[in-house]
Amino acid sequence: MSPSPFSDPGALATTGVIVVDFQGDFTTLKQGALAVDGTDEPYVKEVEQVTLRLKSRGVTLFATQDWHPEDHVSFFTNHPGKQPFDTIEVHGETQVLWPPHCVQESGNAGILIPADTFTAIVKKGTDPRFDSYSGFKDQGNTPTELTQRLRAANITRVVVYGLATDYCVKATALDAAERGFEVFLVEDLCRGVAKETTLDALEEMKQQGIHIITSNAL
Ligand code: VGL
Ligand code: ZN
Repeated sequence: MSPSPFSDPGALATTGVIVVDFQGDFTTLKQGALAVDGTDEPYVKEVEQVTLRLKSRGVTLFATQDWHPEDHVSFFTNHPGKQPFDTIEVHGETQVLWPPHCVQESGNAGILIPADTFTAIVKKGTDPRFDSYSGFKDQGNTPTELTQRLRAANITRVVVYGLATDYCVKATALDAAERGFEVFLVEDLCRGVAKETTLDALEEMKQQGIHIITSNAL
């Protein structure tokens, strides 16, 4: 049995949940533009159920939402001659070129859990010049409001899950740890883009002191 984030008294009040990019475009359920394997109806239902159960216990919930303009740097369509999943250098870093996804106001940019579940939904990736895997900041180091939102809610530890393990979940969990939050990553409520990068991501998170747990510990 993995460690529970809620084992010590008072933990419910100081533990927050971050549901990462749980959006149609990352799921096979919604035939998303960047559908991640294993994101069928049973998976989506399970994530929603666990999330609503946490809500009913009084836990504070946050969501991140990938929210790109049409001319976003991460879309292969904005780079003539490039194919999906090609890589280029952007601002000195490797950028994977994705199919256009989570375009602002498009149906599949919507979060698959009712918005009123969350204390705040933090949008990211809105600057066309920078990608933003992390819910805390973009590649240009511009912060989102997530840190302030967590601190304002007196959160000291976070439970993180969603999509995708090897990109936005990893970046968000690592940034949470770097900012001093105790982090619990719920492995079975996450899905990754690729097997190898997903295994690497879990290893890297573990090395940074993140607790890798399963949902039965919640
Ligand atoms: C993500 C690729 C591009 C994610 C977002 O949510 O993991 N991956 N944009
Ligand atoms: Zn994106």
